[in-house]
Amino acid sequence: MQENNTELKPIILSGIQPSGQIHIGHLTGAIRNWVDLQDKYKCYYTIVDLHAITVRQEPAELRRRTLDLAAMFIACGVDPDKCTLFIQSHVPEHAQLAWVLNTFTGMGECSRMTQFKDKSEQHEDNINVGLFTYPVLMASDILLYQADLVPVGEDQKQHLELSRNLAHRFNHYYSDTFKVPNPFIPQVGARIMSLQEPTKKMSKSDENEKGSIFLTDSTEQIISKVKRAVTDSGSEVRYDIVNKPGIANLMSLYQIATGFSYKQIESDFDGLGYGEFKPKVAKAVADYIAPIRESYLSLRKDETKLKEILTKGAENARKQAFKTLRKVYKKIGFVQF
Ligand code: ATP
Ligand code: LTN
Repeated sequence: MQENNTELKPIILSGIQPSGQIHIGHLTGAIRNWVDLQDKYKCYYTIVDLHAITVRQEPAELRRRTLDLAAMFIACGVDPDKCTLFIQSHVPEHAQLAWVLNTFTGMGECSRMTQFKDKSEQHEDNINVGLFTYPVLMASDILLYQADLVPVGEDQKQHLELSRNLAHRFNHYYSDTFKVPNPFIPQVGARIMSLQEPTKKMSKSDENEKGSIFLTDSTEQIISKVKRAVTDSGSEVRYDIVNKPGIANLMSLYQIATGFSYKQIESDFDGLGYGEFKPKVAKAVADYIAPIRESYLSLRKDETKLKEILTKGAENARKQAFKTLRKVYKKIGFVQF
């Protein structure tokens, strides 16, 4: 991390949970943006394991997935020399600030969060207090680093609004302490949908693995999944999300893999049917994923190197996190020696 070059750049913070496998939707909807941002901004990217335990996790699997995700980020182009890549639980200040922010958050604010309502329905047997205060921990992630911008998907906008409110509230009650963050909704292409149910987004919690293209899938698996993808009636390759969601989704995948526009794809396959289109998509996507998978496999093997990167990342993150927390504790009136 070259401090001097990054000092004046606006600050970005983002995080992803180490739960479930990473699929091509994450690559286009989140990771690719992270990569694009790392030259222009001072970026903190974190694997949010503290958030992940709001849903029961198998310990060995959580440990493995956390390192898998770190290796996958790097394989996708997140460069630890340009940004700070770290594991959330390695920086204890996240939990410490979250406690303080809990005392500034209303019960009503947390109970209005749509993600809390959705997850409570999905995990009726474990509606824990951590799930309830999940957005407060997220606010802590963001405010600790004095982030200017937070790249998030639409589903996280409500959480970001809470972070902004908490920053304002604390600043108003004491004095200027936190930067008020703004959402950064990157210009994304289409959301990637399930190959099996193209009206549902591709999701790591989907039980049907045939619906998702994981970044660790082999060439054969990718080709087989794309060839078996559900398509619509008719045979014309045309971008029409409403009437042809299956083909529109395959066109999005083809666009990601080749860079061709929808217009160009339509004209290239004019007069040809789905039968000609699907194998082309399958091959293009498999070729696109192959170097990422290969790079991932070699990075993942070298745990010593991974640990070195993540340790350095956490050390770097702690410098900033400690500064903010110390300021917060002082304003609150905690005794400091
Ligand atoms: P879950 O279904 O378990 O909630 P998920 O697969 O939707 O998980 P998240 O962890 O919510 O994944 O997503 C992390 C990031 O990846 C978010 O910024 C989100 O916008 C992006 N993302 C997830 N799925 C897709 C998708 N199908 N298409 C595009 N972007 C996606
Ligand atoms: N809640 C987010 C993950 C997340 C995050 C963050 C994103 C945790 N902390 C801070 C941006 C900034 C999610 O479920 N996608």
